[in-house]
Amino acid sequence: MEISPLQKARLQYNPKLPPALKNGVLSLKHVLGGKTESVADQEQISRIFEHTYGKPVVTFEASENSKTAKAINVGVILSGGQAPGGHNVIAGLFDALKAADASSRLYGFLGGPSGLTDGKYIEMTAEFVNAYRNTGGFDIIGSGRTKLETEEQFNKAWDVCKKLNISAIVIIGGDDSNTNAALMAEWFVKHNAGIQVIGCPKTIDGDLKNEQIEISFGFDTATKTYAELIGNIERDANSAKKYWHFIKIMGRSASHVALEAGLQTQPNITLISEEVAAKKMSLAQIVDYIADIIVRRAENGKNFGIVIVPEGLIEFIPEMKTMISELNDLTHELEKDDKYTSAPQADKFTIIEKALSSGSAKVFESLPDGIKAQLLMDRDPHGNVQVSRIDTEKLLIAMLEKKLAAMKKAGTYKGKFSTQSHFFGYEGRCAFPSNFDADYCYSLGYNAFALVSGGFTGYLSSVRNLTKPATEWIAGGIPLTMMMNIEKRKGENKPVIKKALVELDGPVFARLEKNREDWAMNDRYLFPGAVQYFGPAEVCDRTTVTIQLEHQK
Ligand code: FBP
Repeated sequence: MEISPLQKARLQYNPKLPPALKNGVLSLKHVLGGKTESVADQEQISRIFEHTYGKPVVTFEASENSKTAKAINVGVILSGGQAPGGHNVIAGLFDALKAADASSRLYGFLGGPSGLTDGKYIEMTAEFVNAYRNTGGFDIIGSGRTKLETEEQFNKAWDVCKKLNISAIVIIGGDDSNTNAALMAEWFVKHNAGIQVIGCPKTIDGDLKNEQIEISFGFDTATKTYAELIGNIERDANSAKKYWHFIKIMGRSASHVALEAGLQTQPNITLISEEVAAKKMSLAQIVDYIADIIVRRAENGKNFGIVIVPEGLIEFIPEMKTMISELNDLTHELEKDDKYTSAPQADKFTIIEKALSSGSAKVFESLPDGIKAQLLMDRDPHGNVQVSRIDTEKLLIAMLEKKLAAMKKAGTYKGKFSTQSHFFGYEGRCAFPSNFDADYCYSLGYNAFALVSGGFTGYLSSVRNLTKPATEWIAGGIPLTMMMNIEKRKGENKPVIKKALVELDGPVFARLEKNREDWAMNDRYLFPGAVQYFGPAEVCDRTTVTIQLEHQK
């Protein structure tokens, strides 16, 4: 197969490992912390995870003593949205497993969690894995979003594992996929199946984090990719001086990606969903906030600018959140009714408006038909609204056009409002992993096998101290139940991993807050350029602003 010169060069890159893992996984000391608790709803979570709740955090240290190797078969799943570096997690896992015992086998389940339950797999060979080292994408085995939670699914998974003599499964995924991992780990222990389950923290969204998981993989590369594109648009806007660019940035719920991309590029406006929720801003108030900056810039002769819109914004506007939550419950029921499913779209809107509470019906009614239709689209298998399919940036433009036209009539705005809309999401999820993600992912995969080899189950692979060079990285594991709470999904209370949202009293948001008036009015655009893989360390190995500010001592 023909490959690009960059891919060829990247195949030669040797990712770095934390020092504890440098001699393989057989000579490791396990340093265990105390009993842990879930982040919330401890009583319910401890009941649901009767056999796996409360385990200690583990840190690995290099040891003089080494264990005897034992051949073991492991299965691996890529789950949920793509994130740069997934292939390196698999490469790290493969190398650790083969280094411990060359007769061990790694099976890759195809197309996400359903590959496990349907018994669709391939056995990984060195030649096969080598072709994917340091490349982006999840195409090595594919990904999917199937939720694993039923007895039937777990029984099927057990049968497949028995057939392949698999005694550990590694799930590479985000919050929903690692919720799957926790449920499956518990089920296997409960049934004495002798199958361990280990998770790896993946998601460009950056919302799977805590003290032990400093960042999920993919965030570094994806944010740098979006920042490159935003920087390019800033230069274009500053050259032509004729458009307001509204750029929606991926990140299903939390605004970490938008915030990081904003800090890397310093656009005129960066909206942060968590702030909108905290200030209980309505859609109209958000429009007023943007309009004020547009008007003031126009007074200075500037009819151009850049607005960053986090993908998940719509769900954080209190009035929208209430309406979407009602819609979730409602559509879940209505979709079972043929009369609703076969109705023309306009009739569906009327049925919905009648069934919603009066406040939510008013909000729904006020939206353009296109947005209404997008809000009614299928939820993902975990019950989430697919915010990547809602044109929030276009909704804001339409509302601003209306408002500014009215202001023009009233003589309070004299500018020109020409717009361009963009959505940067899929562009960043399969980029070649940055050096940071290439190293971090390889380490996470290698470390996942250290957890398997150490006999752990229901743990998330953890590599921390990431703002330091890899020679100072710390490897270990964190019990998945520690990150869980109860949330409503598809109308029912379910245990799920709690998303880490942007902290409005934290240092990352503080940097935006401190500078935003200056960035709004004076053009302080930064042009980060493309991710660099070869060259000086200050260009190639820099970490994100988020992780630097969050971990500065
Ligand atoms: P994960 O949480 O599974 O990593 O996915 C994140 C994400 O990229 C979101 O940012 C985005 O909203 C969503 O996936 C898009 O989903 P899909 O790939 O199914 O369109």
